[in-house]
Amino acid sequence: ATNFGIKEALNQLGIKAVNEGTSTGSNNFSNGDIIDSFSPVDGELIASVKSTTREDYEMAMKTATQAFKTWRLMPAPQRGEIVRQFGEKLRENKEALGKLVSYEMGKSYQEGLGEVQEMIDICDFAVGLSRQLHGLTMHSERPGHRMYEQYHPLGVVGIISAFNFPVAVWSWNTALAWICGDVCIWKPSEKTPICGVACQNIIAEVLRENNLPEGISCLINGDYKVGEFMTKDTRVPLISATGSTRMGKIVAKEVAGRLGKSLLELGGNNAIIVTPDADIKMTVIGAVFGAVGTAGQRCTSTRRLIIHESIYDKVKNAVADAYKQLRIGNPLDETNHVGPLIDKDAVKMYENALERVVEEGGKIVVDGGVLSGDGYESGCYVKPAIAEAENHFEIVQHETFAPVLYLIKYSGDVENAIEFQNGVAQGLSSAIMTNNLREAERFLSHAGSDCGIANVNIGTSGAEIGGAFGGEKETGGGRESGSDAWKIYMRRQTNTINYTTELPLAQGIKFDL
Ligand code: UN1
Repeated sequence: ATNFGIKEALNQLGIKAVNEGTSTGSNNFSNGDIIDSFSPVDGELIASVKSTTREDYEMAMKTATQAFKTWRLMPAPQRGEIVRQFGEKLRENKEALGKLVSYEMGKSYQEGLGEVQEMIDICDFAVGLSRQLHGLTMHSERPGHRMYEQYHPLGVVGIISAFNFPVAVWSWNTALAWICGDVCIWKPSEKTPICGVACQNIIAEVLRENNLPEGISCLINGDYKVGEFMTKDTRVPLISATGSTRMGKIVAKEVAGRLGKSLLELGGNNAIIVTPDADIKMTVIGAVFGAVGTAGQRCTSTRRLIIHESIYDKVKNAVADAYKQLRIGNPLDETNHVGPLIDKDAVKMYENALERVVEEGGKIVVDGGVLSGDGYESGCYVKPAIAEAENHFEIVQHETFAPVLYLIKYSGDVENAIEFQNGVAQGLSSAIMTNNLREAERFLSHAGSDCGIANVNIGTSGAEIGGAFGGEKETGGGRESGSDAWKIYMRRQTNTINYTTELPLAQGIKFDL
């Protein structure tokens, strides 16, 4: 378990054998059952965390609420300075944290580093943003009146994140929420709790060095029941949740029931359209990375290739050939491309998808299968597979979080491909490979892709933090990270000020006393 410098990484990140909810002595508020985190890389125990009980949660909430009172009064650019320091600490810990992400989640070390880089990038973005939390000014219809809007902090933001991006998704939310003046309570996935502890240790150090209350960032541990403490809690005005559509529907209902706000990042069923004018070389790189990167466990992973019949065989063969070069194994070994799935349940879902697609009439193009033997002892390593399928197949309509790529043939116009692309319940990411301007623009038009992300001549995954990230339909409609995604972390207030000695009413209403 300790090969590839994992022991050193854990040491550097302050991970103990058993970890509490927060990192410093002042407010350890986890006293519940132990959650052990086993690595999908080698099946070894990494470390454990104590789960958060209802009483612990109340403590966390108290700490957070208290911290909010100080934090919201600090000028936003000063909060930005704290986020800048957090980004600096992430730079210092990039290798260690990237390694832990790789070891606990199973993605390649390069992708682990990439994830930490996304955290650093969002910190930089948030620092700049801390001087740009602009509202608009309007012209009042009344003489001697001024009207403008301000954005104020919301309060305690609840973050529920998934195993597949165990650190970055938290940071997209928290870096923005912090500069907005909010404090955060984070429940990471119970499948990757140690990544949560590592992040908490890093921010806690920054807060300590600045004599700021640790409650600005709180960590709670556990499964959906612990998440429910927050979703049901009227003291949490915003819940940002990343995960399955099933989970999102429950969270949405719960939060809407108390008229709270939710930001949902749920499942994707992302496709790349490959038209007769596509650059095949670029298509292969985009499709293969999209389908097998993070072992197909990104919400932006490429699930479907919608290929024009005139180039179908050519593309199919080129992609299948590229799959032959894939090396599957320990993701910390940089010569490997594909690591393990998160756990054996995920392996079952992967196997089920391959069975189902054949049952429904699909044809396997590149064989899948679970790997065993030397280096594969955890039982979580699978072969990326490709199947020919039809868009309406039930399994194709469903998001399987694994490296299974479906090839779908279209004929005629690009409109037909767009119809397939949009013909699923999810709406996260989409792409078209074409050098034909008309096709590209149609894909991006009002009648084009219905996804939150639509790309031309790049794949579906690997979005930059500068854009708003998220999707439509069953993906949940939320947007986080770049652009104006910050607005959801604040409450908007419209202010009208009268600087005359009269009190004229709006709409010209006369009310004489
Ligand atoms: C996710 O899978 O939850 O676009 C997020 C990407 C990454 C983020 C994925 N920047 O693939």
